[in-house]
This record gives sequence, C-alpha cells and structure tokens, in this order.
Amino acid sequence: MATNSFVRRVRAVIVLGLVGGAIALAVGAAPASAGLGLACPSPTSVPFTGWRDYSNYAFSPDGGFEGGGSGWSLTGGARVVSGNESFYLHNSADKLSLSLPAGASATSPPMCISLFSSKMRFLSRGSSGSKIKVQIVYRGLLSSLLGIFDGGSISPSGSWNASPAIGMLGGTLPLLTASVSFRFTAVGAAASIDDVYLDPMKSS
Ligand SMILES: [Ca+2]
Repeated sequence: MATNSFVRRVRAVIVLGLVGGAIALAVGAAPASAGLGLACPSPTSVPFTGWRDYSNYAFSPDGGFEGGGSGWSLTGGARVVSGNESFYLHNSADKLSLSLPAGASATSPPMCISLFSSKMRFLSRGSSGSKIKVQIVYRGLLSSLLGIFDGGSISPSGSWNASPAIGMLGGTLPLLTASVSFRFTAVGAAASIDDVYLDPMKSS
C-alpha cells in the first residue's frame, strides 16, 4: 500500500511538472512558438489602407503564392496559377495566385501567433455564385490540434477585392495555442485567393 501511494505521488508530481512547464512555455515565450521553427509574424505592414483598415498585418508564409504554394496543403485541384491579384498588396513584382475549383481547398503552412491576434484578411475573386469558406486551425506545442474555428464564408465578386476582416475567436485563442493555419474551401463555384495576411496583434 505504501508503495502504491508513493507511485501515485510521483505520478502526480510528474503530471504537475508537465502542465506547469507547458504553461510556462506559453506564458513566458513571446511569441509562443519562436523556438519551434515556425514562421513568426515580425515584420508588419499596413496593406489594407485602401479599404480604410489601418491595422498592422503580417504576411503569412508564402501568403502570395510566389513560392509556388510552398508549405501549403492543396486538395481537389487547387493550384498556383499565373496572374496576381490586381492591387499588388504585397509586391508590385508578384505574378501568381491560387486557383480553387469548386470543392477544392488549400491550407496555409502553420504560422506562429501571439495570444493577441485578432483577425486575418486576404484577397479573393470568384465565379458567379461562389463562396469561400474560411476555417482557422489552431495547433499547440508539437502540432497537436487544439481546434478548428469556423471563420464564416465570404462571397467574392468577379474582380479581385479584399475580404472582410475575419475575426479569430474575438482575440481569445485556445489555451496553449502555438500556431495557426488558414483553410480556404471554394463552395459552389471556382474562386481564387492571394495575399493572405494575419493581424498579429489586437490593434483595433
Ligand atoms: Ca501573388
């Protein structure tokens, strides 16, 4: 009996140590996943001033598809094609965007995120009747899936335009969130996206 109680105490101490360590990592590190090799939102810009949005945004990894969709997970015929979004928000030399046939989806590479991230925004256009469903995938340390948040659907027009700002749980992320990915799915008809940005701080 004494041995069992000792084992239980040791197990309890180990569990408490693990939980405490994880919380210390989440609270003490800024950004939370800087040591995990993820792309972290450091340089920011104000790309959406043309839409009266003066928030600072960080560009998501290959968020403009100029790297051929490097790190993106593409399904259902999603592919990088010639032709940049018409505002050239990221760079005037950009040449590529992502084509999403109806039913296709694209998931961005994980991007590290601060606890204060509040919204994301991108450029899109679509065929008549198309919708783009946006989901936000939260992962913890060691890439464990913490949750998939429904960011709603947007209805793109036939010409390139900025999406509405997509809120991210009102700035309240799941506990221990280390990274975020964005998943775009074309529903009903074909659509295109380009220049995906995350507001890394709750700035407005
Ligand atoms: Ca582009």
